[in-house]
Amino acid sequence: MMTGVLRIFRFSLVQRPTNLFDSTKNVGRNVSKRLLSETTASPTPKSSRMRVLILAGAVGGSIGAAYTFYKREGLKKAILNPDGEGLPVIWKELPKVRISREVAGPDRSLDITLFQYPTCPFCCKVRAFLDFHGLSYKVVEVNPIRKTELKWSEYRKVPILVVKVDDGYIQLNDSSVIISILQSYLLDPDYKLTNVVKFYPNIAFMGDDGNIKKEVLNKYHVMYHTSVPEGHTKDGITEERNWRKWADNNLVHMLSPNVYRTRSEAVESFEWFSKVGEWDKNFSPWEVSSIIQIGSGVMWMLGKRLQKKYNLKQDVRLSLYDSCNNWLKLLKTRGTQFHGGSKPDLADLAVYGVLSSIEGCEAFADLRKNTKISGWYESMKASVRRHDGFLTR
Ligand SMILES: N[C@@H](CCC(=O)N[C@@H](CS)C(=O)NCC(=O)O)C(=O)O
Repeated sequence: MMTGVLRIFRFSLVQRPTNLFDSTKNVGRNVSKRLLSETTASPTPKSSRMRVLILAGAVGGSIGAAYTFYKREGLKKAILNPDGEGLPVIWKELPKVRISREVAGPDRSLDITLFQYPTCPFCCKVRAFLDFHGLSYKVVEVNPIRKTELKWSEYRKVPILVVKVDDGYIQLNDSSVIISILQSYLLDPDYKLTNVVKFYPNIAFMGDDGNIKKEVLNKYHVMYHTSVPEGHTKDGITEERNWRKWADNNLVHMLSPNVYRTRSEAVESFEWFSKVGEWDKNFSPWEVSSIIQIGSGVMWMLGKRLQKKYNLKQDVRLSLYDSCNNWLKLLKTRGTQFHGGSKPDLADLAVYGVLSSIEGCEAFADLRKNTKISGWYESMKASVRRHDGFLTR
């Protein structure tokens, strides 16, 4: 192959002058002189500019074509999800990590391990769901700086849920995906979890910014088979889905700028996180103090950037109150204790889960004082603690 390439290269070097010489022989001396002068004389500035332009066009065109090809191929491959790509990984064994604690609920039908940060709003949402349904689970506290507990996983965020299935342990990523999959499963446990997850493939698509993104596009959808379940309406299901999205895309963005509003508030928030997460049991004293010091400093600065990014008011507390008042206004128009009626639905659990992540922070105390959130919040807390989802299943 290599010799072939060399041979072609040598051939082109040798052949060209010979051909030129041959042709000049046929058309006479004058012509041959002209031809030679046209080919050998130094180029005029105009033709040189032209050549540069052609060359630049060719190089640019090839790069463009290669880039388009790369993007199109990547997209084609991912959209087709070949070889099971896009479906959750099934591990032969549970990743070898230290279990921090076990939460015993009345329902032990699933073997669940939750990888989390205790005060991450997305993790709190998943815990609210698990507790409401009385599901037992093990907790692995992830060190937010070193993340050694996630070494085994390609997905590097929390929450991650690992659930035992027939042929191993299935890994579920993303709070809303986890909740929709488990809710669909609980509605019909005869339909195995490994079958439910097939309805939630991770799809690659071109984002508005031109980059390829991966997302479970139906992550807010619960599988109800063919009929709307008893006590639900189609509109009700749509609204529940929209408020779950709101919790992830609006309410969550109020948190950081509020709990890290000042340098001292940021340290206080981290101290509370460390208490709730029992960091002293899971990390060395040196690790605890470095997480508090480094983490609070970084988050205080990040909070300011997020305030701008999400267009929060100058006084960030006001944006937090506005968001919660929107939620309370909705509950008032519905005239029921919960969004779900007499019992919480996934929208209630999402909003409650997100807010519970800042329960011990000054921002939440202010929220209680300046809005009427406490009534609904305390009813939610009681319902989750009683495992109402299990009791009424
Ligand atoms: N969409 C994801 C978001 C999860 C997420 O952003 N988690 C944060 C913690 S609150 C995280 O793990 N960030 C990466 C990191 O800490 O390095 C979900 O709903 O689970």
